[in-house]
Order: sequence, then structure tokens, then C-alpha cells
Amino acid sequence: KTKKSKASQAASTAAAPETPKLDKGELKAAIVRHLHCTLGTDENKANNHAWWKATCAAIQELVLEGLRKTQKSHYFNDTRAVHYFSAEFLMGRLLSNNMHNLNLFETANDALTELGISLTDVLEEEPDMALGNGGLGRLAACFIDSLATMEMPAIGYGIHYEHGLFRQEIKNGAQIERPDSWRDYGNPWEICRPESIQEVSLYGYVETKYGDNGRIQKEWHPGSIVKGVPWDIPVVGYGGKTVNVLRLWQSQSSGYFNWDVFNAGGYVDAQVENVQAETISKVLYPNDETEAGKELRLIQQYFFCACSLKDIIRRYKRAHGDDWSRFTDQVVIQLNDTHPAIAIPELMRILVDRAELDWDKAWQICTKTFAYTNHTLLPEALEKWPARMLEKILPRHLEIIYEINHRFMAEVEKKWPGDNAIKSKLSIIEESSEKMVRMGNLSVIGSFRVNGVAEIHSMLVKKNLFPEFDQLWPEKLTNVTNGITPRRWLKACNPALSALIDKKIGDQWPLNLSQLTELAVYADNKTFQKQFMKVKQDNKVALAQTIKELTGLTVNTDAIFDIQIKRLHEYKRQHLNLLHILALYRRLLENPSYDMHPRVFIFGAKAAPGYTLAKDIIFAINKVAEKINNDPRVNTKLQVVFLPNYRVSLAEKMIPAADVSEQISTAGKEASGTGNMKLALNGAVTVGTLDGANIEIAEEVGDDNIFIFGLTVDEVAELKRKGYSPDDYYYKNAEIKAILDWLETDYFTPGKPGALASVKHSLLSGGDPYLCLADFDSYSAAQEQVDAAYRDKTRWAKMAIMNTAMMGKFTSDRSIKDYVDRVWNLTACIVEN
Ligand code: NBY
Repeated sequence: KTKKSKASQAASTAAAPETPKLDKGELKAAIVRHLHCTLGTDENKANNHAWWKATCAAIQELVLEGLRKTQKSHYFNDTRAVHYFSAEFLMGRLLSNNMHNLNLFETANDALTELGISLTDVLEEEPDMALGNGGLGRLAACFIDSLATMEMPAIGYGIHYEHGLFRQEIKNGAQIERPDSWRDYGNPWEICRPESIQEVSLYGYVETKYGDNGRIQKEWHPGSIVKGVPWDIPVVGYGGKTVNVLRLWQSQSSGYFNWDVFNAGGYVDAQVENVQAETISKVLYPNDETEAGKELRLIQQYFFCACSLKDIIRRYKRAHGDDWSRFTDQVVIQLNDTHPAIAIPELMRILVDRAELDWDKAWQICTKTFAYTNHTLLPEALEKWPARMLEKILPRHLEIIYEINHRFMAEVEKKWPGDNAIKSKLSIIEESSEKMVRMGNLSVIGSFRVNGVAEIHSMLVKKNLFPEFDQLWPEKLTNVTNGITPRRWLKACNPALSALIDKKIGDQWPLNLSQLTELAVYADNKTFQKQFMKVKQDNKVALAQTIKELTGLTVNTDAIFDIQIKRLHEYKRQHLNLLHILALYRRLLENPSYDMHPRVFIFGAKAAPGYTLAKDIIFAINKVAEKINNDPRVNTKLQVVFLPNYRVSLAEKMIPAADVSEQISTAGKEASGTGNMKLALNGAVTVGTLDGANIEIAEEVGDDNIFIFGLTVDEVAELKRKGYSPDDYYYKNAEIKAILDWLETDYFTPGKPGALASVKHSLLSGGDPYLCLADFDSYSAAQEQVDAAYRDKTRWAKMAIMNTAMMGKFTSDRSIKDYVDRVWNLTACIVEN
């Protein structure tokens, strides 16, 4: 089914972490100094929060030294740099990561211990920096870690949201959203840079003028102007040499056209303008995989793109003046999905209207500057903006988009003369009842390279999403399989396993993850198996403690820890997992001696606040969990946990404790997945479909070390073509019927029959768009294999070890190397110490 491929080697340019820059005594002194001089408190009064801030401040001193040296090196070498444009950066916590990357974790632990303080408790004080929804935002965070580690000149550009992704509470089984306030008591890492404030225009109208050479000149007269205030977060590479920055823009009122109101005595009215301007960076839209179509969202996108481009051009001009000829040698911009696609017409506007370059020259620069990453094929996630909305907010940009499209349509006409069907498909403008601007088409047309995020996804991007673009420009579409940083996702989050690996193969694997293959020779070694599984067991005990604290439930740590953690979405099929749990529950009730190894099913997932069915599935999981966990007939064998407020810092506690990793999306729907990589790296065995990066994980670990089930992409297409009817499965499979009917009773919601019915109906009258029922039997059979494999302790230990050993390909260092080779054409810049 799967073939074995050799993991591409990520030859890291970075060297081993050096001896720490501070010893224990010096770090201790620095922490205490900050307690006194930065926080104005002392050792006796300080609580953990104060200790956290003082420790951050002590570490930040070293970080900033690295930042200065890096910026100096980049400046003097006039380096080409990648500018990673992303509406989301899901950074999580920074203290532990920065300490690890500076090789100061042990030192800090010892220093704080001597001060009578627990580092673990101090780390828990840090709020997650949750400026992202899920995979796409976390990928950006892993990528900037790898870029710094590999000493690549790079800058991340995004939005300084006041509120990141909402905090999830579970009340009576249902999700409640609460605002996230990650900066409430100050963020010790960020540095405000008022000297680099930019101004951004919005609204207004376009004036057409005739220049002296008869040239038509366009002038945009904006209706309002907002300020972008940059906040820099230093990004420390592993080894601490290169420190890049993540620059996030906060919106602020510019005071533009407030003055009349103000002078007329309208002090309070003038504040309305301020509030509107400041709304732009207020809150992260909490949708993944759906496009909201909201005006404020478009303004957010333009706001951060316009600020970032001005920043880039200011820096370029400092070195090269008005000579644009070297711009594309110095600057490459990566668009993280289409959210920053408006940067394409914005750069055209700057070049044509401001720099007065002719269109062809400007377009040549543009199409050598941008590259675009596609993260989804789901139609509801592909961004489209009403032309009328663009016209109102960005009138000049709409004109430029029309011009780009006009010229592109001429190219299409040359390639496919008279073919109007192809033209309407490739056009940036969708001529529906309401004219729409397709940001995906704009991104492909305006970029020199377009990539998908796993082999199968990139193949589908070529074959199904953009086949004509692929014919037109055969070199443009490519693949870069996603990756994860092994520093955060193994070294920092799983210290016991890291120490065991260090002992076996040395400590260079965080920089060259393919070295983990050296563990494979120990996969059959009884002693190593014992050590490996002891680490897993200890991690399970630690997670059980967290579960107890968060939910009150005591879980059986001898059970299989079966974990599904990701955003809640129908295509990810948490409800397929739930159907299987219900099947086990029924089997146990019908046959009390039903033979299964005890299992704890653990979920973590946030639903978009407006996604009703996703919230219903969360409610169903919680209600089923409540029933099962309180049913003494089954709860020694079966338990279900829903951990509230899934986020990066919770993932770091869950992943090291997983035995089984659930990666069960409908084939063709999950572009890549990255949680699948994190779990396998920590020795969890995947139960998964042949979807996204699961396919490449299977190639690496081999068929014996993964449980693949379900329809393939081709089989899904074939079934849909023939006409899929969930009723066929419902009526022919007694177990499926019984489970679905069960959901409609009041068994799980006493006194409230039908409270879980929406889940059933989505799978029957709703048409089961993601084929849960079609894949159910295959899934259930795979789970029986999991059960059998786990009971064979030696076999399982070997599988777990092989998963860790074979994950080398999935380091984000390898992804970055692929981007460098296939897209960015960058060279590392060695920072002098
Ligand atoms: O990007 C995810 C993919 O689903 C996953 O398979 C892949 O591994 C990961 C990294 O490549 N996509 C994702 O996370 N998308 C979003 O978070 C997202 C957020 C906002 C919007 C759309 C998608 N939006 O339109 O607002």
C-alpha cells in the first residue's frame, strides 16, 4: 500500500548549542536584579507571576544581544530575506522555548531552585500567545523557529491582535467562548517600535489625471488613514546565534480628519474615530476553513499587508535608494494562504502610482516577489471578496485587479482561443449575481511559485483546483510537505524522552532529526523498550494529573491513551471517533465480558463560534463522556475525556502521553496535518486515513507501524460519483443503526430526548458529506487491530519506538530547506558572536 522512501536530509547550517552564556550564579543575580529593578518587588513579596516576569526579563537580555548582532550582520551583508506574511502566528509560550534555544533551561532550573522557586510553576504563569486558529498559524510559528535556527535572514509579518483565539469553557457539556487577553498584565517579550510606525489609507475615491507626457495618472484620495504601530517579538534560533523578529502591527487612530470635530468641541465624538481605527487589530477571526466575508476582516488583511510592504520598501530604499532593479534580489514574500493576497495589488499600486514604473516593469517585479502557499481545497475556505466591498474600501486596488485580470485574460485567449469556459474559470473575477474577486486565482497569477503542503495535497491542487494554471505555467505549482519544530515538539515538551534519546544517540538530533533513525536498531531491544515505555507511562501519569485538575475525572493510566486533538470540523470526523466509542459502549453493555484492553479516549478541540454542528458535536462528546464515565458497568474499560481550551500549551502536555494518534479525516480533505507529525514523533501510533501527510508518515514508518483504514481519495471520488447514500449503511448495518438511534433518545441527556439528534441527522438526512458511515466498519476493524497490537507489549513498544525513529523527514528544518531550494533561493547569514 505504501512505499518506503528515504527521508530527505535537512542539512542544518546551525551548530550545536554552545555553553550557556550565563552560569547559575549570574542568571540568579539577573533574575533577582529584575525582580528588584524592573518589577519593583523583592524575593519575599514576589509571587510566581513576578518570578515569571523577572525570569523572562533576564532571558530577554541575552535575546536582545543576539538580536542586535543579527540585525548588524544582516545589514552589513545586505542579505536577501524572506518575508513571511501571515494573518496568524500561533506562538504559544516563549519562556521555555527561548531557554531551550539558548541552552539555559537547566541553568534556569537550578538557579530558581536555589531561590526556592519551581521553574515548572513559573512556566505555567505565561499566557499562550494564541494569535492563530490552528494548523496554519502553528505552521508559521514552527517555520520562523526553523528559519532562525538555520540562520536564514527572515522576518514574520502579521497582526498584533489584542485578543487571540477565544478561551473555551465547557458549561453543562457545551462550548462557551470567552475573550482571550494574552497581554493583560504585559508581555515581557515584545518591543514597541514607534520609530517605525506606518500609515495606511482606506476608503475614498480615485482621481484620473493626465501627466505632462500624456500618461494617465491615478491618484487615490483616501477617506481615512490609520496608523500601524509595530511590535517586535524576537525569535531565537536553536543555538541562540540568529535572532530574527516577528513584527506584528497594531492599529491606532491617526487623528486624520478628527480635528474639525475636535475643534468644534466634539471631543467625545472624535473618540469614535479612534475606536474604529483601533478595532482593526482588536480580535482574531475564530474561523478555520471557512471564509467569513466580513468587511473588517478584509481591512485587517490590507492593514497588515500595507504596513509590512511600506516597512520592507523603507528598508530597501535605505540601502538602494530609488533604484528598483535589485528589489527582487533582496526581497521574497511568502503568502501564507490567500489572507495576505491583497499585498499583490498593493505592491503594484506602489510601483505604478507612486514610483511611476510602467505596468510591465512593475508586474515583472511583482511576479518575482510573491510566492503563495495553499492550505486547503475545501470550497468554503477559498476566499472571495465582493467587488463592491473592495471598491468601497480599496477603490484603487479594485481597478488594479481589473487591469491584472484584463491582461491575464489576453494570455488565456492566446493559449485557448475562443474558450470562454476556461476564461470564466480562470478569471480573477467571478461573474455571479454579485461580482466576486477570487483571491486564490489572484495569488496564483501574481506569484512565481505556488505550493501545496503535502504530496497528495499538492497533486490535488494541480489536478483538481488549478489544472489550467498548471498547463499554463508548468513550473509554478510545486510541493513542500509541512514540518514541525523538534525543539518545541520533542526536546522541550518531552524532556524524559529527549534525555533517553540523548543517552542513546547523542544530543545533535534536534538539529538533524534524521539521526533519530539510529534508534531503530534498538526497537527490538528489551531494555530500550522498557526505558521507552517507562517514559511514556510517566507522561501518561502526568497527563492523568492534568485531566484530574481540569475535569475532576480519574483516568486509568494502564489504559490505552487514545488522543484526537485538532479544530472541530466535520471533515476531521471527531464524530466518527464518537460513533466508534458508542459502538464499544454498546458492545460492553451487550456483552460484559467483551474483550478489549481498557482505553481512554481523549479529545481537545475548539469549534468556530458560528459553526453550530461543530458545537453540537462537542456537546455530544461531553454528554456521552458523562454517561460512560459514570457507568460502573463499563468505566473500568472505557473512559472519555474532553479537555477544555485546547491550545499549544495543552498540546505540549497531551502529546507526550499519547499511545494512539487519531488522524481520521475523509481522504482528500486534510491538506497535510501537523499534529499527526507531533504525535508520531513522541511515539504515538497513528490510526489514520490515506490523507494529507499521513501518507508520507506511513511511507516513513512502514505499514507495520501504522493503522491505515478507510476509503482512498479515488474511492471517495468514485463513491460520490456513483451517488453516496448514507441510508444504505444505516439500514444494512445493525450496529450503525442502533448507535444513531441511540443518539436520538434521552439516554445521554436524561429528560431531553433529541438533544443530540443533530449529529444523527447530519449523517442521514444531511447526506453524511464526509462519509463517516462509509468508513465506519473499516475504522472499527482498524481499532480492533490497535487493541490486539497494544496487548502485545513487545510489539507495541517496537511500533512506538519506530514511530519516533522514523520522523526525521518531518522536521520543519527540512520544510524550510525545501522552500529555500524550490522557492526562496536564500543563503544563510552566519551571525558573529
Ligand atoms: O493548515 C491547515 C490545514 O487544514 C492542515 O491540513 C495543514 O496541515 C495546516 C498547515 O498547512 N489549515 C488551517 O489551519 N487553516 C486555517 O486555520 C484557516 C484560518 C482562517 C481562514 C481559513 C483557514 N479564514 O478564511 O479566515
